[in-house]
Amino acid sequence: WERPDGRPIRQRLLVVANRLPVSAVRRGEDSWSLEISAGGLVSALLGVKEFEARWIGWAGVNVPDEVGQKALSRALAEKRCIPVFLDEEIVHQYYNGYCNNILWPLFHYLGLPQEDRLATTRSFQSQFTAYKKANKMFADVVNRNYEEGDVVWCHDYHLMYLPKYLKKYNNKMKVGWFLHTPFPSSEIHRTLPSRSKLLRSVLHADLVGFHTYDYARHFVSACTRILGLEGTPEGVEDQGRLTRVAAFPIGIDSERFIHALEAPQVQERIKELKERFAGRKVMLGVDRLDMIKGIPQKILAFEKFLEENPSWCDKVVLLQIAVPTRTDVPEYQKLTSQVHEIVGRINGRFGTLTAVPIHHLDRSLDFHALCALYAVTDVALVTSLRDGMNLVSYEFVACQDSKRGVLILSEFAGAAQSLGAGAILVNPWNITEVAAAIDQALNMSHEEREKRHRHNFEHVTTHTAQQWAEFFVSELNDTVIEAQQRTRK
Ligand code: ADQ
Repeated sequence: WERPDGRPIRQRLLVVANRLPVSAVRRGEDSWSLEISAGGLVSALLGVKEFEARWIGWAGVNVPDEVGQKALSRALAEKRCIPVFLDEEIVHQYYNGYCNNILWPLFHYLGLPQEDRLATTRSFQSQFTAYKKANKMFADVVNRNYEEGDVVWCHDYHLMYLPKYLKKYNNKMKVGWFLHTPFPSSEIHRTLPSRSKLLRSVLHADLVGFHTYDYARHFVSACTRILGLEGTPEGVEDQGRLTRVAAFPIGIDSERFIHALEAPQVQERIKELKERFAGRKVMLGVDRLDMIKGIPQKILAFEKFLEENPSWCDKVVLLQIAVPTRTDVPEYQKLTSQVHEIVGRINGRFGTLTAVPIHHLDRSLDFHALCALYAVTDVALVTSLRDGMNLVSYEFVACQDSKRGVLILSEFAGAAQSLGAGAILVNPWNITEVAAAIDQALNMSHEEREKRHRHNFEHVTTHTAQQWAEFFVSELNDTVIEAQQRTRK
């Protein structure tokens, strides 16, 4: 790879995800202000020096006019982002509908929507049509921006049709697809009316990646059982063409968290929190307010713990920070009311005039506030009913090198496979078991906490987001080279 003048250039990486890592606010007819949102994927790719990453995705705003679209494209280009413009109807049918209402719950074992059958079937069809249409719009933008030699990395359940459309445009494109959620057992995937089409479309990718070996195995089983294809140790084979399937567990930018703890504003915050909760153990939950995160189950387990251990009532506090998401969806509104109702009841039951056992905040915290909270926490409680990986558990461990707090972790989070030896693993559906884990964590000896923390800290600092991204992309490059060699033979 060289420029015309002979200087080497880095390989370009086109990262395609439903949402661009920016929030865009319109300031005038042709002016926009942009803010980069530093999610896990962004920091993973910022740390990758080997590739020159560009992002392709929806900016999260409806821009119906051409002047606005051109201005936004120009502003985004400075951040190496390329927008896909989706209108309101498509967003409603593709994003709110097929992605969030059908694929998200199904992939987390919550089943398909159960309302009136006929209405569901009809809306299912139109949402699926919109899903394909949206994926085609993403493919068009990728194709327009693709240059020979680029690597195209598609992300998540929103874009399962993308590998097929991309390969139709150009069979030589190097295409990888990575799923951030679990891939469910083939028996669950079988219930989806478009089960075969989605699998076949993903199989157009050269490399398909998941967080855990189990998800990869479920995907291969779905291809063998539903499509009748052959599963091999490398992946899935269809008429001599191999799609490689493998596990690539994500990590975090652990250095960013560790360094943040030294920042004066974080130290100040830590001091305030220590004073505020002096004499009490701090338990922490940080989640998006989503049904998969098992927030009601977590709070009910805490109630059970207090019921069985009344002497702890004024010696422990649970801080539950829950960012509202998908607030226009009725199920999510119901979940919010349910959580508020349980928290109110427990605080009424166990609170005193001066203290309540649960502080529940419906909001997001900024990075420094989050680091300070992680650092003062004695026990982190992650009770996801299903979770692709769960980065909150990694972030907590990264911020705990002085405290050696305990992680209680759902066995249904992908992270249970990497942090299982250091955490207390629980079945979040078993409230009694989670209550017992809280008791164990709060009473754990320093030596045991030290041993468990060392194990997890070692993992979190040696399996970072940057390594994850580099590993996936270099495997994708190798997979394509091997496939070319096989064809030549
Ligand atoms: P999420 O479901 O969003 O991600 P998670 O992995 O826990 O779940 O990441 C959440 C991120 O949001 C973390 O970086 C966390 O710090 C932040 N966050 C959560 N609540 C917050 C709050 N109240 N305030 C501020 N920040 C908050 C999806 C999958 C996961 C998978 C990731 C990455 O569902 O299973 O681990 O992608 O692949």
